[in-house]
Amino acid sequence: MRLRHRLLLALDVSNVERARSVAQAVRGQVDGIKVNWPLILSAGLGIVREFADLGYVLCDFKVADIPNTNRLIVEEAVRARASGVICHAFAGEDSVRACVEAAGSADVFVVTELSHPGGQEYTAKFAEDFARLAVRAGAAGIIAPATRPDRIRALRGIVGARLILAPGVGAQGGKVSDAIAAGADAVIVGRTIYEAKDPAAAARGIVDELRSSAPK
Ligand code: 3DU
Repeated sequence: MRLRHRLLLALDVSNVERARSVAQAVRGQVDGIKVNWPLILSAGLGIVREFADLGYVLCDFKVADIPNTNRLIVEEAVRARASGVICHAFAGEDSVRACVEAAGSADVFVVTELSHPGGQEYTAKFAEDFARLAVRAGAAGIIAPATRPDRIRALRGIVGARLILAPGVGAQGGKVSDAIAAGADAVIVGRTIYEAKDPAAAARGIVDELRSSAPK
């Protein structure tokens, strides 16, 4: 993954036309587009193939099944030209390894702890274990919460040079500068961009903030 801006768009827009127009509007400001179930369920997997023409597409499928099913899911994503896939760690190391193997040259990112308050109830308790698992399994990196920068800092100590992508800035309350200062390589932003009247201007604003944020 080439991080020029350190920003990925979370395109959780169910209306396909709107999704296309936001993607086109911000393509010069982001390093990739993250697609999740709301868009896939309304548009179909073909939208991944379509956005792959614009650049890096990260399939946030939060894959969390037995190894064989994980493999089949990741194979479909890669066949649709996804550049990366997100999986959960709680299904166990064999399940994560199945994703990494099926991904081939595509990236796998492992969720450590979820960014919302409920993420602290269970996922946070195992986040360090999940980060170690991600490293052992050969994942490209982890997904860590911009809402809790101290946790990004702790997880950076475990994953070393692997990538940390941080969702949770803006609508969820996290700050770009805090996430970057804590060691995130890039932030993932959805609503702050796609709900803005002018998504391109919103993305530009975040890129400016990223430029003036001190890296780790
Ligand atoms: O809160 P936003 O609208 O900026 O969107 C954040 C995106 O990142 C959204 O797609 C969500 O499913 C994803 N995500 C998290 O928010 C938190 C996580 O821990 C993992 C993924």
